[in-house]
Amino acid sequence: MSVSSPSGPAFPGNFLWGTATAAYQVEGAAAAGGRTPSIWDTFSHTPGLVTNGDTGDVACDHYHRLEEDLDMLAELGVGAYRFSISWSRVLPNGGTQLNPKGVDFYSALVDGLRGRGIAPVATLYHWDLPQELEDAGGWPHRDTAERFAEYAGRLGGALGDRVHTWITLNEPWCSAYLGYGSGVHAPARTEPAAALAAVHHLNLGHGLAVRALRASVDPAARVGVTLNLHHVRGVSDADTDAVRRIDALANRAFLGPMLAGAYPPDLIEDTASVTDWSFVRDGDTAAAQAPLDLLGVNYYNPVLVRQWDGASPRSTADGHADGAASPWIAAGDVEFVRQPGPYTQMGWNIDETGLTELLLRLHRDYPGLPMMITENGAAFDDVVDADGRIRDEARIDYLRRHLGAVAEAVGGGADVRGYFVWSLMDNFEWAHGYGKTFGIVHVDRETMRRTWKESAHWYRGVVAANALPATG
Ligand code: IFM
Repeated sequence: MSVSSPSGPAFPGNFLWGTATAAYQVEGAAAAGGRTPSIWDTFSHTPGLVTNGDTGDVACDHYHRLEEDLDMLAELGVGAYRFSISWSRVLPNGGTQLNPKGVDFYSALVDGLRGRGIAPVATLYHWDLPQELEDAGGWPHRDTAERFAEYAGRLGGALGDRVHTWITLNEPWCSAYLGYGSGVHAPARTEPAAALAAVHHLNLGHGLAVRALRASVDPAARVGVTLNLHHVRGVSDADTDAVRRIDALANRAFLGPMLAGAYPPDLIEDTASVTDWSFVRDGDTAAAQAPLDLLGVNYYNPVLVRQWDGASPRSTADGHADGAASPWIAAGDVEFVRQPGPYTQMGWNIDETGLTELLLRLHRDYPGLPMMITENGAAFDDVVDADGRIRDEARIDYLRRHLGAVAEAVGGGADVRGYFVWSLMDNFEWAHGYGKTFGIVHVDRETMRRTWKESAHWYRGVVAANALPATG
């Protein structure tokens, strides 16, 4: 229970405070120690796909600066660190043979965290499919789900005695719909039916991976998944059906199979013009459902939709240009409406009330399900002042609002066990390159020097107090 105090809201005892990153966004060392290309290496090296031609070749050079970064986490005082494992670093060439150098890197990371009293939270898949597996068909292809489970089992065997929490997938919504629907993420395919097949094989892969992990890791380790659930609102009561459809594509397409062992019938019906879902075989949805210790929730902003009248100019507030392939499969008559500001550097509106509402909805729909905010944070145009300080008040305000929203949901009964700021440091923001900065730590792109922003100092205080300061 959240309790009021003379300062700001406090969080439950044992609340896990952390920061998060992902392999391709921070590691660099793209060809070191036997690592082979993933779909994001291919994507970022394809001219025109990433702003500025940026790639993750060097990223934050975290691979070579591991000790320094571990020390930084210790100084922040966090109890946990969420990182992801690069599949093609530990199983190069899309193969099944563990690469000792790749495993050594993650072993050193895990041991370095534990040695500093920080719980390792490992995500197995944060979008970087080995290129060979994409060449063989990628996520629309069933075999990828099986290969993912094999990978999970092997990593479970290698690190399972030391990892505190395993996350199978990060944001499968992005992998499926941005990777195979709108094509703005790797592997840049724009095939609506393939996007829905990818949804299914990600769900299946998750369920199989949970079983592979349970069979190979310490029984005390937690296993979960991270979803970027969308809090969907309608402009008016007339838009209920638009809300339902986007909720089905964005949320229930994953929550259904993973938590209830079935796809929502309305999703199947809504997308019938695109696919007959014959890629779902008997037993698949039961396999996708595996008891979870926690649901990871990534939240940035809510979405606002309405039924498009088909005549007026279409809003492109969901970020895809008019006429371009949409991530919203078979929902061409739903319009995403620009919401009131303020906005972050990504153009995303800031509205923490969506986070409280989302957590309370999950609490209602899946009573007793422990949750963790596995990502929340904001990109802003940070300025390094003449004195070297980065006074990112807007980010502090964003974090304060959203932590308040978490506390409110906890007060309403939601079982939220932890919170991870996205991100520990400025990094490769996918198709946006390095220009969009989410870090609480600034990374100089020339020298790789890390500098704490004011938000990092502020967050350290929150973590230490297990509470928000009264005035922020
Ligand atoms: O940087 C990403 C992260 O990799 C996944 N969740 C959203 C973040 C901000 O866009």
